[in-house]
Amino acid sequence: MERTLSIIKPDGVRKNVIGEVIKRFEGAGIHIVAMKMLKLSKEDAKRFYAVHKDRPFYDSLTDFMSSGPIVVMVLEGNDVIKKNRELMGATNYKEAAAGTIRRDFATDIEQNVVHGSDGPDTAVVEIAFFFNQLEIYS
Ligand code: DGI
Repeated sequence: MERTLSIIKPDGVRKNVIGEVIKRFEGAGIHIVAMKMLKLSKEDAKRFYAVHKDRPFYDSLTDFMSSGPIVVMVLEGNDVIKKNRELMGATNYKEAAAGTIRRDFATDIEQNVVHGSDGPDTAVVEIAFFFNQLEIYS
């Protein structure tokens, strides 16, 4: 059993597709074991995306991620990190496979609806960024 962090980004909340995204997770046999809605400050967004601090899009990305409420979730299931990445689709929605969340709902490489941890080590760090042990119901 594996866990990963999922975020419905500010554009996903604005596009009113929270339920649609959750439906896809549940339809794939993934369990949501923690969930909340919150708004990141610019500083929070910069800490969360610190790995990208030297990239040209860092300022714009962190402005966007702090532009409105997000929904953060811990997903649990077998091979859930990979499964979630498959459901999300490629970073650039234009390259994402048909039927993926980004292909269906993203409008921009940056405003791409969802975030998902990219590996087991990242998942541990990203889950701890948003949730404590008492907030996760396995
Ligand atoms: O794990 P991903 O979200 O698929 O992608 P990532 O970790 O490489 O990048 C994090 C986010 O940063 C991504 O969801 C959107 C944004 N991003 C990535 N590459 C670019 C970008 N934004 C812009 N404007 N240009 C990029 O090349």
